Amino acid sequence: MPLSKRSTLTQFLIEERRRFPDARGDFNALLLDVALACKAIARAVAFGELGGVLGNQNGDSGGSVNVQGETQKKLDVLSNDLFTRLNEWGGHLAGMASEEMDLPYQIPGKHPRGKYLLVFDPLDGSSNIDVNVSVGSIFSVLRAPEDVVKSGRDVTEADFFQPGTEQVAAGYALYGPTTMLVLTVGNGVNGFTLEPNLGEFMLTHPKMQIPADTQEFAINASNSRFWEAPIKRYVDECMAGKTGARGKDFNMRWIASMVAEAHRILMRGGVFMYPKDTKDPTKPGRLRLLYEANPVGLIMEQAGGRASTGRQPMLTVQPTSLHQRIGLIFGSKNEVERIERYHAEPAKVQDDNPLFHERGLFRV
Ligand code: AFP
Repeated sequence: MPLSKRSTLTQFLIEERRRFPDARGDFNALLLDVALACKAIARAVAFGELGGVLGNQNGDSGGSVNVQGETQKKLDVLSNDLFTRLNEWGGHLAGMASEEMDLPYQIPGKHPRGKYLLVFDPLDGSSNIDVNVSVGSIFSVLRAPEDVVKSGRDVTEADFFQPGTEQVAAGYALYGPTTMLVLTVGNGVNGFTLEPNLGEFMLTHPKMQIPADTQEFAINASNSRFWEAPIKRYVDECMAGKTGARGKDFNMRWIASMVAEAHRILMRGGVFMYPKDTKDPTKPGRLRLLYEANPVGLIMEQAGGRASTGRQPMLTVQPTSLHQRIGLIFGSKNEVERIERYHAEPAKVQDDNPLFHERGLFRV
């Protein structure tokens, strides 16, 4: 299809906005500022070592550490700066929160404040940067509480404690062979590809839908000894393939870059699991609720898929802290629902109890 026949992101947003005749355009302007930050990050990622942006923030001396206790890459810090600087001035935001910042980011006094909150992981998959594997940015837009908008006060952490169902927009940018922006504004999911000569995101994947079934799962299998029984059961059945309960073979993927996994799943189906496990009892999961699980979860649900903790729909979880972690399962609806069923069933009695073997008194 020739470029002239495709919509730009700007055109798409204006056409979407016509659903809300009273809209003033703040929302669209905010999303275009977010898109500009993603374009700037895409450029930095593309230049890699040539741009001097690879490696740890403080060189090889172990680098600076972020609030997550993780070594910060130069690109983590640069990406965070791009998100804050390109979004703070427009007058659409009451405040921001980021994986890379311990506290909420206050809009500087020289700029007007607006009615939205922007929450983001500026660069997800950082451990892949230096080995040239796809990474991404993840973002979520919430409405600021009324008293924040009315008073113009600084935001507090509690202002961000809104369940995923409250998101008014969410999406990710994937810095891969092509740079793509995948976005929902609550009316389905649409994918845009960056035209590098124009610097425009062009609508290339309208109304994306996830296949309800799949034969592909993604999990970091090196953690298997820490998994809870329902996850172990699900993965064992996938591994047993056509010789087991599922009666079909499965394939496994693990890129260690959730945005790349999410995009593959959005395009061809699949299920992603980074479940709550016993590896670190202080961490109820690796991924963060507000700026990873919720935005990706909204994208999945809007595309006909499902996102869950295993025990409840992801988007219904009530946040209690800015950087809280959570077990995350998302993807093809029928697979995620199967995993939820396994979590809901009473713990299967251990097979080593003879009373419950097939010829025992009780059939399991
Ligand atoms: P980094 O941003 O620290 O690389 O973490 C990426 C991530 O949050 C998510 O994108 C991956 O799916 C997951 O962590 C990979 O975790 P493992 O390294 O434990 O496999």
